[in-house]
Amino acid sequence: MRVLAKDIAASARDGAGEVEMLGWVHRIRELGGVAFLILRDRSGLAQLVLGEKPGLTLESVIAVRGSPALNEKAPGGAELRVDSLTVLSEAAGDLPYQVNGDVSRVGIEAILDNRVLSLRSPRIRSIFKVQATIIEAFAAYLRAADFTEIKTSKLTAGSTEGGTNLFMVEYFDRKLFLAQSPQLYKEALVASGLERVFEIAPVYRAEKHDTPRHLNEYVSLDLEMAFIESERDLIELEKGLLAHIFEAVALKNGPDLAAWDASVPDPESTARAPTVAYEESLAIVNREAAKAGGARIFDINPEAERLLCEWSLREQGSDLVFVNEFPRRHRPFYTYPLETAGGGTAALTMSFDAIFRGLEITSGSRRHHDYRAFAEALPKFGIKPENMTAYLQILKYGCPPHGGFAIGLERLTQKILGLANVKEASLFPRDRRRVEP
Ligand code: AMO
Repeated sequence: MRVLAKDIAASARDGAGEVEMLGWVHRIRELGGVAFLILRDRSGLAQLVLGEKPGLTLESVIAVRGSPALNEKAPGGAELRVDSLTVLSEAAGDLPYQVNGDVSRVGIEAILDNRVLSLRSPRIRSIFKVQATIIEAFAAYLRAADFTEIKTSKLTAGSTEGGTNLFMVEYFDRKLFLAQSPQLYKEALVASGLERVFEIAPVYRAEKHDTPRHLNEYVSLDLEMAFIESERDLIELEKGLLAHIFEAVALKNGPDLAAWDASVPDPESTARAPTVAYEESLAIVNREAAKAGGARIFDINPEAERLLCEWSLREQGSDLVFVNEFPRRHRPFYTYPLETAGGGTAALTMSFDAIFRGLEITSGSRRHHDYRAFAEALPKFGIKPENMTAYLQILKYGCPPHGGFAIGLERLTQKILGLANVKEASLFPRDRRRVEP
């Protein structure tokens, strides 16, 4: 019977007879004529005791048989007294990266260059355990709210977010683009009658940024829903969704959070997160900047995001802030205009961002749903209706008022754990230079 490292003490207490353990050779040391081998498996580390020092390289994969025994001095309070050892796969002796060393001292490039080895460090692996919980909790919360999970094509004929940040792909004898977001498809599926949909999938941005917050490929946690009145319905949904994700991470990933000295916000502080209109948020940011003797800020840039979160934490006790009512110039063409008291439409939009611990993690909005009004509005954005036929087709045959948002998975993971760079939260990140591994 196989016993995992985390269960060795329980199995010793239960008086289990001979058991098998499988894993990697993490460390070997000799003390007073006895050899100790630390074995690592997916659950953690366990001490093995051998009569003599084995001729093994670190990181080799082994199978051992023996009897578990309690030992206060062993990590976890127990060890395996080994009777037989088999090498399943011998590791080469020239490790480019010290797996059992202090990973906090290793630079990000070395970590990413040696991904298969760096992920063997429990601390680095814990990033992706937290990420897996985020994905699971995002999907579970939405399924319980009657959303349907969708998977849409990442090959598109045109831009979904506007702008020029597109990767071109050769597709037989024509050119296509990698999807910047599932925006059009998620709206199409709302209009198809599904009403509530979500998608978890990679998206592509040909941005030439080289910053700790940008990837050229990231996983977008997208949702879209029918019959909303404004972006405020979406903000309420996101508060509940994030509170659920944070709770799931607290419940499932205690040791992973501890490895990064991190914690998640409690549900009350998430519910308390303020919503501030764009203009007001700029005023707050500039008051904060002035206090610190900083220069005037004209946009919600990274410095503004940091200051807003500092303000929110101090004034509202929340790590999270929502900024809504962005000016039209800051939002994509599909964003619904804010209706003014007089019944007209302002230069503002029913849109929002969520900023968490100083970083934008979400964008969302109510969308245009009226075919005629939208077709008439398009030329104002410099778009010819004939270039927007796919989008117009979604609205043509009856589309409910709707909206949605997208959370960047790696950014949320980064901010939960306090990682310095978003690339640390991507298994195989793509940036301007890195396309391998
Ligand atoms: P937006 O383009 O703002 O909105 O993206 C939504 C969220 O995705 C994350 N994100 C990124 N993460 C890493 N690297 C990048 N280069 C990057 N770009 C964006 C951020 C951001 O908040 N279709 C809309 C969403 C919607 O309205 O439903 C969209 O894609 O966390």
